[in-house]
Amino acid sequence: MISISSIQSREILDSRGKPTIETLVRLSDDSIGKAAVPSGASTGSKEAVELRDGDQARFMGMGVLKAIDNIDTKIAPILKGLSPFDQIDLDKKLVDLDGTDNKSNIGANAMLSVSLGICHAAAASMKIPLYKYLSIKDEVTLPVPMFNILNGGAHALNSTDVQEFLIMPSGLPTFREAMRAGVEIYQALKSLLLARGLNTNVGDEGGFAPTLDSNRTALEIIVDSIEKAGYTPGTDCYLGLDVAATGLLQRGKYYFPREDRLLTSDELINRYKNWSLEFPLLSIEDGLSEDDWDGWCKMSREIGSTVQLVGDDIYTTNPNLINKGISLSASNAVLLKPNQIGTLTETIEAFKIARGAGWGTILSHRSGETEDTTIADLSVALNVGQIKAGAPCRSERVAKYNRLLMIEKEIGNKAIYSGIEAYNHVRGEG
Ligand code: 2PG
Ligand code: MG
Repeated sequence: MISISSIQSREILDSRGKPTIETLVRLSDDSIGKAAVPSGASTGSKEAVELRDGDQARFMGMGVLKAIDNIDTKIAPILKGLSPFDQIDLDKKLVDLDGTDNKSNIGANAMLSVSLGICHAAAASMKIPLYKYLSIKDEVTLPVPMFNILNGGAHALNSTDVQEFLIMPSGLPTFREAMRAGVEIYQALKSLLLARGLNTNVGDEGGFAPTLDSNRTALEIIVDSIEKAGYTPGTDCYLGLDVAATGLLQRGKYYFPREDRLLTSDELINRYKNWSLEFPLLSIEDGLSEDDWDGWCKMSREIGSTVQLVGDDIYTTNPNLINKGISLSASNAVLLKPNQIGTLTETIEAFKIARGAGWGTILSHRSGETEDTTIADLSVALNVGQIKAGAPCRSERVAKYNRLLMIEKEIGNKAIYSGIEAYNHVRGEG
């Protein structure tokens, strides 16, 4: 029997230069699996705990040596000698070992690096790519890339209040053509910003971070970029937002500093409604805060039949919260971030629950990333429909897209591009 022979972790750096964990899982047949965990900046309060040392003398308290010690002294001893192919069972052992609801004991960062390291090692042992090892279907479908081409909020100070302006080239015939469109539109945006004398420095996720007068201006300039690049807005390419609205909350209302406006939940829903009529806006993530459940339900009633309403902070990839969202009809889509919940199995469970309800599903990176490309393979394995991995810029973002290009090439003409079908749940064709 092939078994786990060693688990070794080390402190590495993420794309913001903050410490994170990389874990190497070695099997008895010498196969190796490696995984590194990302880290968020605009985090939901119910996310699983990212264990940090808090020792101000090292990395301003951000070190992860305690989490690594948990891997060495608590996780490795119970997993060594077990089969790497029993992912569900191994992940359950991690969850039981931690024993808390929010993974605060062992640390979700420690758990996830091991959980993902194991599946990489198992795939390597079987000599098949990860997306095949984890595949739940025979056909291979590539996700629509949601490119975050304009960054604001907690990811780029002095830019827009809305954290992410995304483009989704869902009308293109293949993944590689969608990539090409994403790059060309991104470059068109750069030239339009330069022509207006705006800066083209990039934010944490590789999108531009210009100082614009309003959030609406960003939508206008992105539509212009799509046209300038030779594509048709609303056919070839759609717009998406991640408002990350929890971060805008002030005294129960939503404050937009760029415009110096304080909006109620109702006013904000109205704003989204107008934007969705005026622009080819197909997806809004975290349009309201993580606690504004009534607002989410209202927003779903008002615009949920034509706009994908994605819950990130409100669900934190947590199966219980997603079930709550389904029973209340609070949204019609979910963002899936493995490090919000801590194990691969729970991420897949969250996906299956959402898919079962007919929701849209998006696999997502974090704003602090590494060169790890597990989410690319996972997005294909689950036929998730959409992936959010940043702008087509900065290596930690492009690494995921490049991995998807490689998968597409490997599969050849059997590769299916999710395309506009990824949005059937908001096009009356679900
Ligand atoms: C988000 C993410 C990723 P962060 O809000 O969706 O884009 O940001 O990792 O900072 O939570
Ligand atoms: Mg988000």
